[in-house]
Amino acid sequence: MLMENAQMRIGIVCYPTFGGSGVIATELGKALAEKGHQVHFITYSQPVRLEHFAENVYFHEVSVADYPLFEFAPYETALTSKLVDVARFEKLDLVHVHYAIPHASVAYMAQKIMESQGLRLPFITTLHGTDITLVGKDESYSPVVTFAINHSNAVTSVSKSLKDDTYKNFSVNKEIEVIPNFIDLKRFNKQHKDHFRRAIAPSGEKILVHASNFRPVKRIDDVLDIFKRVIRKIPSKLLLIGDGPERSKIEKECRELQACEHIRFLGKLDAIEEILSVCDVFLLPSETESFGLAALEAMACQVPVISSDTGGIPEVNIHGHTGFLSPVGNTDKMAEHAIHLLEDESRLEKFKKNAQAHSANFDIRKILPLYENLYRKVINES
Ligand code: GMT
Repeated sequence: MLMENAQMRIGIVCYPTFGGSGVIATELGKALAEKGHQVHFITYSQPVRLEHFAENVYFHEVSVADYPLFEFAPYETALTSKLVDVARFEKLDLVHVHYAIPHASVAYMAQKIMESQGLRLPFITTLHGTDITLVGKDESYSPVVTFAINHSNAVTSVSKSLKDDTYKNFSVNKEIEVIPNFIDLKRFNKQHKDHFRRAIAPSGEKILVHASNFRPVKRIDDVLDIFKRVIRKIPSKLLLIGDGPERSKIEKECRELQACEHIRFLGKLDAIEEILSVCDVFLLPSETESFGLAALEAMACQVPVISSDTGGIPEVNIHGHTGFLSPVGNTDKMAEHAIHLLEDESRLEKFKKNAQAHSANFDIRKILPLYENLYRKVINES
């Protein structure tokens, strides 16, 4: 029986690249380590937010041995082997996997290998979004995803909407606990970077911003469309933060629009909070979005959100209070909402304050204990 304050040895498996699930997994691990738990990241490269030395944090790189026979190197097999190795040597109490594909089935396999050696390795699967709403439900993955979810020791989802989608799309009989994404308010808050504002918008223009991994699901065409409409009424600039498959297409469209002087691509910024702090409106017109961590980060820096009303976004962005919601693709309405905010300074100020206040509901200090309690429950049960 694990006592309430006992320190745990936790393995975390995630995607180490830029992307919400990797960010959440890494920030969670760092916060757990700060509370004295021992945290082991097991993944194919150093997670992007794991840039500094931290006591109690360990990183185990998975390397995949290649062989001419392999058209596709078997990452899952290498990850499973590494997981078993780390779990045995470091005496892990449990493994927390982020993003179901392929991490949940990998954890299941590792658990079975451990069991065959008389050892326990419970695992928790956190569903993040596209593992359920886009990729996971494809028939090439769905039987494995369903099985692995049902055989996890516990399952969490980052929003109520994602929980509902999981039950709708898969034959899942496992209880899913909603533990929302979180934010470190010490890092994400309004910073005074007026010199940035002057450099970006020298004539006092308003600043609109979008940040993502530039995948089609983000509908960046809609971002441009909204901006096109806004700039007709309000002198403004658009910042595009991030990178990904849609970037060059969007860059071309900006040139065709002859709007390059008003649109700036900032790439994968590390200190995104410094730029968010000088922005007036965040645009998130996604096709589907289980939560919208990027919007939450913006809100914490006092940036109201103009978004689609899809998935879990309404659980983060409150219509008429922290920003506005519109149906996916309705860029007319989204532009109208943006103008409504930007044209009235006192209204904009009120929404900025509301956005920041609401973001405090997702303070990591509130969410972390929910994970710790779940870990203890799972360890004590299995
Ligand atoms: O948005 C992406 O394409 C990345 C993806 C991920 O797994 O890294 O993000 C998903 O997980 C984030 C963290 O839980 C959520 O904030 C995003 O809303 C979700 N993305 C989608 O559902 C499209």
